[in-house]
Amino acid sequence: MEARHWREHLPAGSVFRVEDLTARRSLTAAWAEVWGANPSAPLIYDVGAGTEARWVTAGEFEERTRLAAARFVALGLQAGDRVLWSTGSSLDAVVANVGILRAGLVAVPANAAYTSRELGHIVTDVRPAAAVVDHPDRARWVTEAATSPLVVLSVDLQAVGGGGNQPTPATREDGSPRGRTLDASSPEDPALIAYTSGTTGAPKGAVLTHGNILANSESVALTWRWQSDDRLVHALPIFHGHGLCVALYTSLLRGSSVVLLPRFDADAVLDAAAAHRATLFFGVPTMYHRLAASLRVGELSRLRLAVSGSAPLAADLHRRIGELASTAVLERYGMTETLMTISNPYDGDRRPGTVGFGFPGVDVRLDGEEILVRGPTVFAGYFERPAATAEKMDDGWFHTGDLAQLEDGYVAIMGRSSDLIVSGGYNVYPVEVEDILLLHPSVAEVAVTGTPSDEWGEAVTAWVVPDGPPPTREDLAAFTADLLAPYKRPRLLHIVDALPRNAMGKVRRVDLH
Ligand code: MLC
Ligand code: AMP
Repeated sequence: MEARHWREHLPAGSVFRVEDLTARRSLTAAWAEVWGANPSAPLIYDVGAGTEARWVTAGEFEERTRLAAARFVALGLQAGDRVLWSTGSSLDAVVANVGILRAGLVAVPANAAYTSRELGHIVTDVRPAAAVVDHPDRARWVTEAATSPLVVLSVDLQAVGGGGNQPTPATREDGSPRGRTLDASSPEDPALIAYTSGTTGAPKGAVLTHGNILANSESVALTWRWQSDDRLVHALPIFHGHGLCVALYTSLLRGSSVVLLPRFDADAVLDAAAAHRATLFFGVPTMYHRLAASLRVGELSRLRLAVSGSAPLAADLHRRIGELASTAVLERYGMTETLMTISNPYDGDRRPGTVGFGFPGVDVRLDGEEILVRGPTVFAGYFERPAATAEKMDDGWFHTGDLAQLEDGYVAIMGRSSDLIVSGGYNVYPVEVEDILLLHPSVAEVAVTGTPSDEWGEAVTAWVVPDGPPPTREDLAAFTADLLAPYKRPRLLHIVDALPRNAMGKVRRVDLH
């Protein structure tokens, strides 16, 4: 079964070929062209850490990212080397990321809330040549986990640890690196390795090419009618596809402007939108839940477009915001491995409870109930895991593991074929949490599920068969503090006598509710 054709997204009368999505070869080449054409345009509003808040222009950003690229080259990093990048939102962090890409290096984003165990896994797996982190603990964890030489840098790119090669005098007079042409990556060159877990095993690195991230930004911009005079309030974490590839990279491609907030807060978002006359806001459903609970929710009507993604937006929350703020939130769907694939239309009916149909150039079909997608944003594969890649790819089609029905050609997500929990837009793998909880001396057996929650979408829930006196939620929270990022820790705890099992002895999570 097929969803509506992506041509329905195109503006009336427009001429579009799928090849157009990658015609500019790489995002960095396209960015440099856009910034060069209008260097005085405001690009990023830096709320400043200890400095005065101000607009950074396209020309200034181009220069700063060129110098950042030169810094990486000066450290001896070679094109294709991997750079771990784990930091909260700040102008410096964005400059570092863009500098990595402009120098032809591969950025490896990692959640800044990860514990040493979680970050250590990525470091061991991806063997970065350098790391950019914004906290001394993370600098230490990265250094301790490294199995090959690496240099650890703060977000302003000062060396704070590790070894690595000696810096060489490396910049020309204009600040560009010697011996390296900037923005020279080809569409098939890797740009990002984004870690994401399957249903089993540890997180795997999804390799996204320059062609993937360019096609994603081109199709998002086209579909949502993104123009250079748009202004985005950015309150998403910058280390995941939503905040990085959709929000930030596409703003940079259009040469439009971004107000970069360090974290989400409903009042701060609405204040920033009012103060800077913003036109765009992107969020996960938990953010819309909090905005809808604010007396100021009506202010969303001043935006040109509010987009929701990363988790299901409940149809009644969608309708409530429509009534309170006279705005139809546009819901879209994507994944780390495929970037953005399905969207409600900009012009036309944005249907609550559905994610719409394929972005321009993305083919979507259902195999039974499972969503399959194919197109220029689908990744190159999992880093050094051909078997895992082969399991997911079938003749160019990526198996998403998400289940859906078609309603009048619109995709309505019904669930997942796996036990993945999505809490506030973050993925949580029950097996990972279970493995950690089993280490607690009072836990004999455990199963982890997601309980429906208005605020979080799903709340991580532990079902524990105790060994001796039952543990409390606080016991488990304290125990997991150094082992699991906060969003993976159980919010709900049920003490039970036994877990439901099938004839094979496997726990039936579906029976736990
Ligand atoms: C924070 N907490 C969470 C949580 N986020 N718990 C469960 N699930 C989450 N997602 C914890 C905090 O650590 C804290 O724990 C407690 O909840 C309350 O914190 P808070 O201050 O109220 O939360 P806040 O920091 O405001 O975070 C909520 C949030 C955040 C919604 C702003 O989770 C967020 O930014 N989510 C976006 C995730 C995202 O970008 N996903 C995109 C993936 S890419 P304690 O113990 O201290 O009380 C992707 C592809 C695609 O999926 O399609 O986009
Ligand atoms: P991630 O691997 O972190 O990128 O998460 C991708 C997963 O988020 C998808 O497989 C879906 O399960 C979920 N997801 C993303 N967007 C939506 C949406 N609009 N509705 C429902 N689920 C979504």
